[in-house]
Amino acid sequence: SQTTTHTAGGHSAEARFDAIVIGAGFGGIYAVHKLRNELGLRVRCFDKADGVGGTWYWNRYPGAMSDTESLVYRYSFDRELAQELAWNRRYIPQRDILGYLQAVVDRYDLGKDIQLNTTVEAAVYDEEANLWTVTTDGGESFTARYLLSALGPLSAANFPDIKGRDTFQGRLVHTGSWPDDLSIEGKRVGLIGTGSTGTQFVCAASKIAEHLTVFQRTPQYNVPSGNAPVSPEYLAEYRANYDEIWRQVRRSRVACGFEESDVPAMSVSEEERRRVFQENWDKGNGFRFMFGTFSDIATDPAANEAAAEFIRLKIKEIVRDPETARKLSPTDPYAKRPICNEDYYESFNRDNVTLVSIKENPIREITPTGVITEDGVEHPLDVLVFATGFDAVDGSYKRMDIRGRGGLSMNEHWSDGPTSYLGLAVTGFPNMFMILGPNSVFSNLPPAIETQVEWLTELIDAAEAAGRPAVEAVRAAEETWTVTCQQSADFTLFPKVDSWIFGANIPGKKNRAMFYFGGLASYREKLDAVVTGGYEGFTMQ
Ligand code: N01
Repeated sequence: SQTTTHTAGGHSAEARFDAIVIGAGFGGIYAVHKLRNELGLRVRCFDKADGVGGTWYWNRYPGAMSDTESLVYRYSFDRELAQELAWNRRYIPQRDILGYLQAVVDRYDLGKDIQLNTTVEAAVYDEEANLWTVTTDGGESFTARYLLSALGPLSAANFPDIKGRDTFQGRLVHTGSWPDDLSIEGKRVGLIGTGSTGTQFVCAASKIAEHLTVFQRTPQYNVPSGNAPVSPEYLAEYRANYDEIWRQVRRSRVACGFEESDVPAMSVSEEERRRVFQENWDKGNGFRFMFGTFSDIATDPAANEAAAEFIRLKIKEIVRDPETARKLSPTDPYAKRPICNEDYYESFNRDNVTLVSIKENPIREITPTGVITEDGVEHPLDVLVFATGFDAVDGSYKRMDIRGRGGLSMNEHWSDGPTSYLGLAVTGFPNMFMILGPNSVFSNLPPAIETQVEWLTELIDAAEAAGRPAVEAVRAAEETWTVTCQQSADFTLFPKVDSWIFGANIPGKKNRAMFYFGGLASYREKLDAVVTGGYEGFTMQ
């Protein structure tokens, strides 16, 4: 197809592409590679950052790393690249993930089609022409037949407006946009939020800050990560068994690279249960503790309570001050995305770490010099860190003006909560495809992303061959998938606790399932069945 770049009287440049990709993280990078290098399409990718990496570009807070093991926290598509890669610890830190993604971009020469420092503000579908027009903050506009959004399910920061927040005179930061010039070494640091991010931060910050005050609202269950150096033999084994490792990942539920258990917790003796929990505690890995110990920790209340009780006993054992141990002990079900860290509970034995339970003793206000809690105590701070998470899944979509058929806005379509067909497409938005859109699969994300991008590449290839129709999800298919996802969530204990997975962390946000909980293997089967059924649930007109 033709490029029609023109600048009209020094105004906006307009360029026509076959496909536009928004976001240059794991999803967008792979989409550019597949669409351009495999299908031969003309592609332009936009990202607001001044580098590629998405989540891993922004989240540079001390301690940031993937808590899914290095061996499966990467792409699987390039077997040769895997032969060259080496890493030295079980878990890959943020800067190495960023380096890895940059290396993939360089290896496939993708950079020339990625336009950085560019925020997409709007995307509008033209029914007559079957084209999308994307406009950017720089006033440019671009058109394409296909629009792929790879916005990241955890990229729109949740930055709660706690009283006095904007009066703070020290550095106040959200972990999701950590500034490069901020060092916390020797500083008095306050932390709000103790999810995956906050707990990683605690482990790192406790070792470098002069003092760390942790403002915890709801404690979560932490297990050890078992992070440790990996041996050359480990890497050799990974390379030798590469295909088998990835086959296993695709056939599993959470896609984390370990065998998932098929033994119900209550089918064995209490002694055996304890032995299995201890064995997995020693091995480390949060997903393994939830899904590798027994088959029903996430679904059966008794099994769940057994795992929860095991962790609570560990907290008591590890944390020296009983009052701190009590505050750190969760009482709700163990049913959020599991967390693991090298030495989270041990951090609270350090003299320079204080825990404040803001459930019992709320923050009264943030002042220019620190935080005052309801008990009247002032916590003086140089740096205040918000590890308060994200307006997840649809949060980044809400910040854009996306309009489909008849000018319908995505925000309107999602006014009752975000929905989609297969996490990939939305009725009324033809030829717009999402990577990790609402109701994608709940699993380790790189293999989920590969699954979706590969599937979408085939779909787009089929559409190109079929004369470039408008490919659109059927309303009934979207509705059925929404129900399927809700049912898959209701089968687990996850809806019993408030978390971002259901939008419960954002005041006023509709609480509903935003993932498919049936696992990656089952998700892949569904995608296969849709293709076998002649792209069942889509119209191509
Ligand atoms: O965010 P969260 P996150 N006042 O929403 C608290 C992925 N991730 O950034 O539980 C006080 O889980 C909130 O308290 P509560 C991973 O999928 C992956 O930690 O609502 N506190 C909670 O403690 C993860 O699940 C990696 O009571 C407030 C915390 O802030 C997802 O990102 C690493 C508050 C938010 O926890 C999100 O994790 C890091 C308020 N107003 C993250 N508002 C990997 O390793 C919120 N909180 C791959």
